[in-house]
Amino acid sequence: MRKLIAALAAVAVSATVFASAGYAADKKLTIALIPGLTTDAFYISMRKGAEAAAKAVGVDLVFQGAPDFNPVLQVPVLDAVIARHPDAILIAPTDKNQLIQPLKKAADAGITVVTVDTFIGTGKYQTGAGDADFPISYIASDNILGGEIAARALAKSIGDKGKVFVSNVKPGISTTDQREEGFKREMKNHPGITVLETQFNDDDANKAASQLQSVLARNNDLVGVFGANLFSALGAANGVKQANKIGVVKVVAFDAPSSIVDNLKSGLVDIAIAQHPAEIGYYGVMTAYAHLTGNSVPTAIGTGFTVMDKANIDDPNVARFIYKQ
Ligand code: T6T
Repeated sequence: MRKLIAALAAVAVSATVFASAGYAADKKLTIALIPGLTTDAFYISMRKGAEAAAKAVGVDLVFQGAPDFNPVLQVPVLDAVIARHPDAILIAPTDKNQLIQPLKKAADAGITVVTVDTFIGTGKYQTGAGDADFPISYIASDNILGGEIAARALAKSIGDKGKVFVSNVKPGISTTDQREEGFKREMKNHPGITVLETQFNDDDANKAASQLQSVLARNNDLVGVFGANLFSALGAANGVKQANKIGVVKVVAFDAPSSIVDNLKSGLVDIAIAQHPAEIGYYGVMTAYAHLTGNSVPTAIGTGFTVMDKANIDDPNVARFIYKQ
């Protein structure tokens, strides 16, 4: 009898949880993924991971985004997605502050919000503090650590001395801000290295290439650059090539598009720090699904890195983290 009461109580508890999460077992859930931009191999890989998870748990996945990494373009996409009222939105917010109010509209409409790759506010969710803690979870790389790894790699390849700079996107993006923070923090441990002023390229590789050449024109003793995301790194590397400085100006790249293989092999790029975007997409969908079906979820999930260089890039266990097109 006692066992029966316990079993009934368990049923009652789970029924309450499902009711509070608004879950109806017969309804097919829809999860929308809004990337930072649609044509970036990083988000294309993230989409593949999200699709794998959606297939595994039987939810519909919608992928909708803007052609550029820009809050002015992302907010209308978000509004259109909110109007379709999916059960959850996974989003890589393109600005820490400018996406808070637009996303609040989704949460107020009863849509579960998870941020992937980037965060809003401080990135600390479900704390009851501030106006941006409403997303249920943040799934991403540890970007401060990534910046530190980049700094250590660059310091090593330049023999711990000389002038370097960070090629970055623009201030206000959580990921790239944190990479720069981690990079500069670690460089404090390398007194022989001077970190010049950061150059912001608006996610435009051509701009990053010409900025590299301008920095070089002002500092002919430049020895290194950290490209803080895919387009910054690609552009900085191209700038080094155009200036005929391969091997003289060392390049540490964040992200790993398919072109990274040739760049590592030719010595144009010394180190590439690959994120695991497919993991981010996979756990993003799984987290939303768990929440929507009445389970508790962690408020943050950290995904890994793979550090690539000339010596390991042919290893299949490394090469599998090259981003998909
Ligand atoms: O580095 C990634 C992503 O983590 C960042 O938030 C924005 O840029 C990328 O998408 C690469 O282009």
